[in-house]
Amino acid sequence: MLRYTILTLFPGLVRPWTEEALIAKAIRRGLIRVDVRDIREYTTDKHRQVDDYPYGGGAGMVMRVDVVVRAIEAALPADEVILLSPAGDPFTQRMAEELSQKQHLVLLAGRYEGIDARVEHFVTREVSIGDYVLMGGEVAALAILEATARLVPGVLGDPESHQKDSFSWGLLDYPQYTRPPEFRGLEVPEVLTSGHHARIERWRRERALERTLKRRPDLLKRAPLTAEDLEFLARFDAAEGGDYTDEG
Ligand code: JCQ
Repeated sequence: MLRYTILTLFPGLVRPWTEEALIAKAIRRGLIRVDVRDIREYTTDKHRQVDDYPYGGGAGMVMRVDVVVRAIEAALPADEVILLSPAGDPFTQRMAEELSQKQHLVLLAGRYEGIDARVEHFVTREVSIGDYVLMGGEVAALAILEATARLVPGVLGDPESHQKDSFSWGLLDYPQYTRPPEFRGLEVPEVLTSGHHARIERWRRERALERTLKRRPDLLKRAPLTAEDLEFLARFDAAEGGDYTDEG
């Protein structure tokens, strides 16, 4: 069972996420466990003060290292103590796969202008979910919970579904369609209703390659591509005027 401890000043924001849909189901089935802890519970002063003015001056407040470290230490032992921050290592599918193999992850969600830098001695890594600034680490902690929990065996119904995930095969997903077969003049590609499985697989692979070339050519550098894929991409790029070759 993969266990998570989420440390936050806003447990009321985080808990509802654990009470619905696949996360709630995974918890009920004993596949994961999620403990949400209020960092304020680890204050010792009368005013329950979690933040203070920054040394050296400047705008905003900084979370106190003593309070945060008490919260971390109360959650130990853990395999990882992860601080969510825009300054962290980029979170990737590869990192999600690695973290999903652990037993206990502590996710530390900061607020204000950040946490006293000395917290670095009490975390095992600092992780960013992207190049933007949130108002606190809660949404980033939930992104890590979502991305890792779905990799725990049994959480998703079909174990094949994450093998076929876009980032597992290194390409963006092919487009999906369902009923109705025609909506406001927009039709489902004929090949998908043909019942011809080899043609469908080939069409999907080509659409995934085309989408990845157009939208995320950087991903093609690391994707495992067959000789047939490379041939398709070369033909497609030439047909489009060769505009993707230098980006990818
Ligand atoms: C995470 N990408 C953005 C914001 C400071 C710990 O210090 C801070 C934490 C946050 C919250 O996290 C993010 C984030 N990945 O904004 C500022």
